[in-house]
Amino acid sequence: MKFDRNSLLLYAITDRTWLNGKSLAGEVEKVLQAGATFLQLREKDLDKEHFLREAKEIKKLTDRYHVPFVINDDVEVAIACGADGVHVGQSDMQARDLRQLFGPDKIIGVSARTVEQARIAKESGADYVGVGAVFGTTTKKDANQVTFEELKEICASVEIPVVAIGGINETNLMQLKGSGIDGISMISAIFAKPDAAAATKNLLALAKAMKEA
Ligand code: 3NM
Repeated sequence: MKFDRNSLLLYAITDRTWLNGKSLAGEVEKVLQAGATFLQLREKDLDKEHFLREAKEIKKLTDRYHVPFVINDDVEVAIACGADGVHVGQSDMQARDLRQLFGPDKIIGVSARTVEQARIAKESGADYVGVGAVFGTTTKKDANQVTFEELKEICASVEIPVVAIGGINETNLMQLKGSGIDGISMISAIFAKPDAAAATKNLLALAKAMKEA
């Protein structure tokens, strides 16, 4: 599945830290049902076998809801589960090599913090860039902050879609208005909430308002 830039509007990233005994697939289904437009499976500590098993389970859900599905970092798992693509950081496999491996049809997302990184990602075949951290976050310990002006400059510099990430929640999301982003990407504002479906619905309405305003 290729995607169009509108599907980055509400980009949910999983995190099992906040499951509290709930199943990841159950939480993901609620979030998809509530209107998330894109899903990334992010597992930093799971062994390969469990990661793949989980990825296959989640892929069935994203297919059912017609939502693009990418795997964070692990290209092998992405290929093996038939994901729609992969999202990589600056230190992971380069977009150019990924494109060669994946062919033209898979989605490749790259994290970027500067105009130069975003341009290189685009020239190397990335389909979108994730730019952050736009606000303070404790979810990713080594995240560095990107200012509103830097975010705006990146959006103006590359033709590929841009999704903002890092510390975004229902109270600060509107501050991103006018930056030129195509969507917002969040972990804790969705998955750390006791009612992930309600959080998703609320964030989706706000994201639409942010884009239209
Ligand atoms: N990448 P939350 S910030 C995965 O800056 C990730 O590139 C970031 O989690 C970056 O929505 C981040 O809970 C964590 O802040 C996002």
